[in-house]
Amino acid sequence: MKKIVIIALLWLSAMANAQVEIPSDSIKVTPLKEVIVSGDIRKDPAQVIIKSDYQNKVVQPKNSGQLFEDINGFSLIKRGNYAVEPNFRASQYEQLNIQYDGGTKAYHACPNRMDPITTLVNPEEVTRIEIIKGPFSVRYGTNFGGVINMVTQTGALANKKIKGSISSGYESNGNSSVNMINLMSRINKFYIAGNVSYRDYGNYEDGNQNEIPSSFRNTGYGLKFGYDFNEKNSLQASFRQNFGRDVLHAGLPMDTDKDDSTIGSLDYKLTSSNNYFKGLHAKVYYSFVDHIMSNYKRPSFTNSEAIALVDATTFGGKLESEWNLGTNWKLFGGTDFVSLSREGNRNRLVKRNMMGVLIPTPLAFEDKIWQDSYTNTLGTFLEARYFITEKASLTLGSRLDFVSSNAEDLDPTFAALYPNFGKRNETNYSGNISFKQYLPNHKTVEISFGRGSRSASIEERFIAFFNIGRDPYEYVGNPNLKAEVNNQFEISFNGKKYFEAKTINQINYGIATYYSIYENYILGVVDETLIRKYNPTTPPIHPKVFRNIDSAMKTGFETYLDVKLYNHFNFLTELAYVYTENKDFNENLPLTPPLQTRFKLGYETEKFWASVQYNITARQPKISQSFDEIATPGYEVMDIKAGFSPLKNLSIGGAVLNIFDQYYNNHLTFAFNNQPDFGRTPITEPGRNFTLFVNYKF
Ligand SMILES: [Cu+2]
Repeated sequence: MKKIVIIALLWLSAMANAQVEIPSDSIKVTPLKEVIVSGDIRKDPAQVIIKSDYQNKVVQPKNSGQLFEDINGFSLIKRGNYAVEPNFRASQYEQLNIQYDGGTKAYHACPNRMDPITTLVNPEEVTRIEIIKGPFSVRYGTNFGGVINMVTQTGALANKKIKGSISSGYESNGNSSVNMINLMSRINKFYIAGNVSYRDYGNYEDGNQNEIPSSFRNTGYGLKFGYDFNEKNSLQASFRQNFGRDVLHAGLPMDTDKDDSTIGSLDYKLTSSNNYFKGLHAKVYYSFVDHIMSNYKRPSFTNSEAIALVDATTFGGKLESEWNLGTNWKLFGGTDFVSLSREGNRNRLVKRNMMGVLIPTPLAFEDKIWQDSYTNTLGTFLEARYFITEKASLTLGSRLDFVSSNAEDLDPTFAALYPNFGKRNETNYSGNISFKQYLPNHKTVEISFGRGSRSASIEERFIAFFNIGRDPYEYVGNPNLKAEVNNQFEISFNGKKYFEAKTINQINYGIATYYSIYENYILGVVDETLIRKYNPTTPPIHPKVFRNIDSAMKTGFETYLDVKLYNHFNFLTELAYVYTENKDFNENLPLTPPLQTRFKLGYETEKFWASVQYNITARQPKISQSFDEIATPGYEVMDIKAGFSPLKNLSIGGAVLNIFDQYYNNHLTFAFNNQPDFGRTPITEPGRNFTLFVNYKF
């Protein structure tokens, strides 16, 4: 009954700007190098969704997680308020190829993923997010469960000598603030864009007024320079640094003392008017992440103090050429490379013996975490598009990845497990075929099949007796893992209809459904023949070792309906469902999100906008017991947002998030870990939160 009343309220109350996923055929053409979906039907990949407008009508400060919060099919994996990562259709981490600006990659240094790529890029810089929903393109690197491209702002389109904005945001829950400055300029052939931001977040309170350890400070800046030699040649350089300090992670055994990252990239683009050769795109990038974490503020400190100093170096590049073969064939061919290496150890000072008695002289140990490991991936690909008619096209892609891996400073216990250990080479094949048909009256249908292969990550191969999961197990890497394969079939249908009537102006609608058969799915599995290396008497005494499982699958759908009415109103509803099965263990795969439904009613004019959003998340009774998951009850959260523009160039926005102060936890969120005031129960989400955001453009 409560639900019905709230839904009715939604319809009746005043409201706002729905950021709808735009089907690919309605995107404005942009000349930028950063995008992978340009609106050109001859070039765009199959099965994409786009979310843009991240910089318009802002009503609250952003953190990286919120960028994905409102995209249908996405859920968030949280370890607190900082290290937030997207889960898309029950795939996450290295199963998703997360990059930004059309191919720049950066990997975290922390074995607990305190610093994923989503924390290395300032959320303020992101102007849009592009998603390829499965292994349906081979052009953007290894693609197992999808590609996510975060596009950051550029000065390429600036039309003034100096243009920019100053903004400031505040959130009451946690007494958190964000301040930032953006500047951009174009002088003839040269353009530059830059931004600086500072955020200071406090611990938030959940719906029952429990204070959750989650505070952090972060300073970041980004710079992009571009030079257009002429209409056909352009060069762009980008550089960014991010400094995280004193980050509390409610769901991890340690806190971040320091996380410094540096990322640089260089892009060159050539367009040709030759009949066959149409252009070239070259890219190189480099990133370095320096991470320090410790347990100095945690209960375990009294027994044993621990500090880990780890770093990660990523570098890579891409060279892609574009060809027209007659009027019916378009061809993209190229090669890409990505190298990731990690090193770092944990220094431990044991102060009490196993009986809990203080040791007169504490014992010092150095534990190997990353074992000086690396993976190098060299990919080569060819993707062709054949135009059967003007309205129908076929895409065919093929990709080979050559992966080499090794670890050069082995922990003796790890080395004893794998006596034949050495450098390893693998070759993986990925491919796809898609058919797309434009139907009359703005309808499109796409049918795709893709096979995406992904070799094991560094964690899965080489982690040495370290707690990296959301469960209390020590994890052990397995250098002999086979590559994980996703065979995905997908059908999607999108349409829109315009009306002459004054009541309903336009409706947009769509549905996508998919079925994936996994081969060699990689999972950490308890190995009862082994005993954990550190604290060997503390349960669980057996560690988890990464294994390939034989048989697993997922299937699901997303659907949306967006109705524009009375010129300024807008009603959006979205639904996403995913079902997974680990057939070997007869249970769900880990991190399968529950059914999610969203309703959003909005009102928007030039000067004023408002919205009510109501999210219903169903309970998730289907769990992965081997992953220590527990069933999660359903919950409902309502947010109200509004803003206005009192002066030209000035906008003021505010919101009440979680207006009913709902006490809840998300199914994918980690459990409290090594915290004085909490047992190992799931971390609860923020309660009611008032936000304010002011932005001045000049
Ligand atoms: Cu860490």
